[in-house]
Amino acid sequence: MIENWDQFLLPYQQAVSELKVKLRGMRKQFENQNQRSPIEFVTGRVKPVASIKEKMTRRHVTEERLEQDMQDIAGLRIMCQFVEDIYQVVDLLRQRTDLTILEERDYIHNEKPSGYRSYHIVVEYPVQLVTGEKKILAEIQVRTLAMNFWATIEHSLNYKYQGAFPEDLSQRLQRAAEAAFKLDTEMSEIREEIQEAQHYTPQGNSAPATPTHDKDD
Ligand code: 0O2
Ligand code: 0O2
Repeated sequence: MIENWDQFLLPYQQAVSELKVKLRGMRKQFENQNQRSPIEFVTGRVKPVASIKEKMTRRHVTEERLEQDMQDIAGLRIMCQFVEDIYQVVDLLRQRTDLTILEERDYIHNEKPSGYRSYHIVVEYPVQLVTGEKKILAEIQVRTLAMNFWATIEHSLNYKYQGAFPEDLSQRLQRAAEAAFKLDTEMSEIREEIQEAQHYTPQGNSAPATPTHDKDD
């Protein structure tokens, strides 16, 4: 029996706090180099005890197996502007030596039946405690602002319907998720066109591209 949940969750709290600082630090490093950051913002949370207990019942997880079998007690979320940024962030995470990636789930190209899209990474992260090192599992969700917009609203509506949406609502939510993904695709295409236009400007600034003519033309 876990008698003291605060004590049990303390290393998870430390992991979330440390990872938030480190992931937000990645954004700062891009800014310092005057580069656009693939990370827009980072949030994190330790799963509330009531949600842990509910998921233990739903997924038949025992207290003995909790640390190994519940991968999102520590949860981090990285929001990006563009879908391409997600894969850049994933590459950056793969190169880090302070965490070990255990699993990757691409729900962007394999969206969930609900319409949910995100890239999930399960990592093992070592926290230093006064009693020694403890390896903690954490789930990092990487998504665009549009994916986050959809997931946040769908999640809050889920509370109301306790996960059992009437069929028509669930279909409308799926369509809304597709619309959000179309928006992501369109924004990426617009960005590419702007970048191409910039490529042809003399100083690479944002002025509209004007063709250059030889005097003899
Ligand atoms: P609820 O009920 O979901 O609203 P800061 O002071 O900025 O360092 P702060 O204020 O503690 O940090 O919070 P942060 O990190 O900005 O964001 C916390 C919120 O982000 C949580 O709200 C969650 O909604 C959400 N969140 C972030 N990451 C995850 C994740 O991996 N999984 C889930 N489910 N939610 C996440 P609340 O208030 O904790 O709860
Ligand atoms: P929270 O903290 O309320 O967000 P399972 O939990 O059984 O669905 P699994 O295998 O543990 O699945 O992990 P998975 O599917 O990789 O990720 C689960 C998490 O992804 C959920 O956490 C959500 O944060 C998010 N997620 C997955 N599907 C959906 C969806 O259809 N809508 C929304 N809004 N979010 C989704 P939890 O456990 O629900 O906790």
